[in-house]
Amino acid sequence: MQEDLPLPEGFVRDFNASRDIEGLQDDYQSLGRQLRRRGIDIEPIRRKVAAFSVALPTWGAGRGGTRFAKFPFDGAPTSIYEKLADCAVVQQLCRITPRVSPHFPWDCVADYVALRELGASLGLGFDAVNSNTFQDQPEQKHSYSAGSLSSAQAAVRDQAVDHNIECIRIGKILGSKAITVWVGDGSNFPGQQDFTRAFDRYLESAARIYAALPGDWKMLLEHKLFEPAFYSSVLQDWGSSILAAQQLGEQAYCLVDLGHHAPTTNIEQIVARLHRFGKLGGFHFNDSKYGDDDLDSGAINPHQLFLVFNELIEAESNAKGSFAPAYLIDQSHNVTDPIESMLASAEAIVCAFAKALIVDREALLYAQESNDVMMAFQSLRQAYRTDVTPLIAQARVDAGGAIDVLGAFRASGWRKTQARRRQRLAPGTGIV
Ligand code: LRH
Ligand code: MN
Repeated sequence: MQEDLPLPEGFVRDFNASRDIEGLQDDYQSLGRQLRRRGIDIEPIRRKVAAFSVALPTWGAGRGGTRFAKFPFDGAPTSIYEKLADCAVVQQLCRITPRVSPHFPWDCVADYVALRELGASLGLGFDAVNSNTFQDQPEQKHSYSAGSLSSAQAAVRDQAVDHNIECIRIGKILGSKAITVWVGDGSNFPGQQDFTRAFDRYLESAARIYAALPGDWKMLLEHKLFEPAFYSSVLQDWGSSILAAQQLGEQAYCLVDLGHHAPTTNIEQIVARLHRFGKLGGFHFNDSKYGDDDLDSGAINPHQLFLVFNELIEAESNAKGSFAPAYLIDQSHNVTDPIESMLASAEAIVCAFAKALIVDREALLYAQESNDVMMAFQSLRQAYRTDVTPLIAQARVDAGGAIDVLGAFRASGWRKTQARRRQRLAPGTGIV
């Protein structure tokens, strides 16, 4: 497929030539020497970093908001086609986001073959599809106000199951290999819902979606502690999620959205548990300070992101069979340019991955098994405080990306150009 990338041919090359490429190579060499003194060869690390990728959320290309307000911005994408173009700008500059994760019905179109081909021409593939039974659509027969897959009304459950099966049908055309199922089902009052009947109805509905999965697909169950339900959520935590995944079958896995836990939750330990029992399906990367804030990955707690990747590297090293959890960004860009947030978030995520790759695992294992608490902690801390940005930038430039992604994006004038091209939607008229 002939690529027709959004930024002009040669733009990134010319931009890099205007920057201090020699300086980057010097910094990369000195990091290489620093790691060699620790007995670590930087080359295999650089290759793993170059092979790393994380998928972008189509809904992340538009303006996010809260129940209070959403503030449009000039040049915002007004359709899935413009969202794909913006995601392609991110990929053209950072080279580690070659797939997008669509959400239905937000991204519904008449011709999905054409959408797949447009994606391919923009250098993008399609990752997991996301269903939506947490909002009522204008022409919808039954409301999800009292739940969807766990609703007490069979007709509502049927409608929700049919929608998920339709998402699978679309995903097959787009080339996806997974469906992410998150439901907002739950209750706001004690007594409003019987916890067990609700969970059993969820399981029965999920089993019908599972039965519609192609043989090479995964079903990713996304748990969430609260919101929109504020007393109980049907799939409230990793415990309910792994029980459901084990009940459904080997193609069902648990997806960990970093913002879906109580603030003090040890998420890296959940990662280790889910992997230990073969149910670690993937991640929605973001950050939060209070609730499901959907802030930029690594913006609030970059150390937690590092500790999650530390568990992922550990898991990969002892994985039985293939180890390919789905890595997706799931954020709401309420105050920044969404492209800049996705560029910065992809950088934060691959930095956490690279820092986890340079942990001296022999020293860690020895310290752990000999109860040398301080040296065990220090083997992680030494990796965490290492500045790996020259390694990330070198791998990116070698892959045709920009030496400085935010600088390149601003120099491209992409948003200004789009502001002239794209009509600005009247505030509050819908998902951009
Ligand atoms: C729910 C969630 C889910 C998506 C939605 C956009 O909070 O994390 O993954 O469907 O955000
Ligand atoms: Mn999510």
